[in-house]
Amino acid sequence: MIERNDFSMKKVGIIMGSDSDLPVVDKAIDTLKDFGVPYEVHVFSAHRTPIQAAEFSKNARQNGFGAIIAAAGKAAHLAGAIAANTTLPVIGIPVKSSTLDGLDALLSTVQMPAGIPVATVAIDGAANAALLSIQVLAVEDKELAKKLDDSRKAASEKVLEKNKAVEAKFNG
Ligand code: RP5
Repeated sequence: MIERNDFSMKKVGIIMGSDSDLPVVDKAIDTLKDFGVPYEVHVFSAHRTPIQAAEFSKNARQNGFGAIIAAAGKAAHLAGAIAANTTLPVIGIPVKSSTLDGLDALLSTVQMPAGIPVATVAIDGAANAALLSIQVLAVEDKELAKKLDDSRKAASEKVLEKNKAVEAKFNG
């Protein structure tokens, strides 16, 4: 385990297929901010700007990234196209942006052939995508791992308080 002083934290790359994905992606950005994890945000499309998407992915490791989040809707090939060009962990967010309620994006993102994995979160699951990327970086970062533990603990405490209120109301 590396102490924070010995090491400068890797960045998370957040790529979206269109700026229309931003309202979903915002939750990933907010989560990374909350944990103090450095990030970059780009709009690169697997279909409209495939050369830029590939260039980013090919150079991501040497440019200091430790994980990449890729958000796209409709025929959502973006996460797979990025994963094709890097061995960094790629986390796909299927975005609900179509008449099919995001099911098209979910299947396009999750159904990767063996050899090129994409870790797919729920439709519009941007907060979990960010948390998973933080967990990837925390494998080698004690301080970040502690922040994750603290955050889980705070979330549990909130639920326990809600439970108390519900129990008091219904169980007397
Ligand atoms: C995908 O197509 C994008 O990721 C977006 O979710 C969807 C629609 O894009 P726009 O037509 O709104 O630019 O490539």
